Amino acid sequence: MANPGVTGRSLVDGLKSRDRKALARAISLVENRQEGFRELLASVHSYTGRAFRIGITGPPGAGKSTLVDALASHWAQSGKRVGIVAVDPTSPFSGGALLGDRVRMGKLSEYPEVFIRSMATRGSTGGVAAATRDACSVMDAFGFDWLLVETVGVGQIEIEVMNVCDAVCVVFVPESGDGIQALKAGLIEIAQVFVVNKADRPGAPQLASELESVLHLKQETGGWDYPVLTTEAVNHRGTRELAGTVERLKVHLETQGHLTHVRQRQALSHLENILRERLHLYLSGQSDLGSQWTDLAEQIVAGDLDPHRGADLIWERLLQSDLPRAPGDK
Ligand SMILES: Nc1nc2c(ncn2[C@@H]2O[C@H](COP(=O)(O)OP(=O)(O)O)[C@@H](O)[C@H]2O)c(=O)[nH]1
Ligand SMILES: [Mg+2]
Repeated sequence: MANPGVTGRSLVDGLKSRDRKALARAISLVENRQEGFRELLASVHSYTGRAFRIGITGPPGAGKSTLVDALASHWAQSGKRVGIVAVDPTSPFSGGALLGDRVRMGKLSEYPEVFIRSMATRGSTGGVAAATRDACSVMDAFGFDWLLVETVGVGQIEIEVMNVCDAVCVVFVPESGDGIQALKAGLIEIAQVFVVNKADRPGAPQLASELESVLHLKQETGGWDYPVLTTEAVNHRGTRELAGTVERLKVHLETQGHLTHVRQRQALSHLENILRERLHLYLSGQSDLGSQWTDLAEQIVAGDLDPHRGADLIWERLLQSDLPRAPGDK
């Protein structure tokens, strides 16, 4: 067990005694990379791995929050503990949307089994995914059975955030039209469960069958059937089936040993990200490297040094130094 600072230790104690205020503070600490965040993550690490993380993604307005609400109420009613992370990378200007989510999910907060966190995360793509992953780790250690991670939109940030989840559900609506568009966005590759929401609107069955034909190849490989479900989230139609499908997916992944593979892949990419971040810090933070850097660039442009040899010179120096750490990462 690591040796967290005073704040870290009391937070860890708070988490162990299932204090929701401690949970909220611990998430802020890791989200903002405040001093002690690394000790906190180290202290909770051995308590993680029990929660199943489901990413819910799809275009804005598709009904993701409404579906998350339905899933969380369903599981809360059967005595499960559910954590929700709503990631909104468009902040800080979307206070309204975040508030909207809170209001819409207001009913949920009446369940003591449900905890909702909106992350108004700024910064780089990698930063959003890292903050989400670390927030999930803290929530996992707190003892949730299910973690639902909702993202806004279908861009690169969402795909990175979905990569920190164990499974992904992608939500479409009839008016989002062409299911093939999503294929281009890479969503079809990363998702296991497909939902056509707003089934009360025209075009839902057509979209569902279009998706099914796109998924045909995927459905023929591996032991999972990549189901396409039709829901009407506002009226809780089809949402029980969706919960059942997600439960079936969890069992499938666990019994086939796929979950371990998924998590090992996550761990590898996490290691890679940490090293990449440190390397970046090393390259940008070396005060004396600044002038060497310029020298190397001059030599390269003058034709006296080839860029690969230049990189070798920096690499040799790097191997002789200690790796720097991220801010707050003492
Ligand atoms: N007609 C219809 N509207 C829905 C359905 N599900 C959600 N909505 C509405 O669509 C809007 C966007 O829903 P929301 O869950 O916030 O979408 P998100 O942006 O994907 O999280 C809200 O006004 C919901 O009430 C549905 O099945 N049918
Ligand atoms: Mg939403």
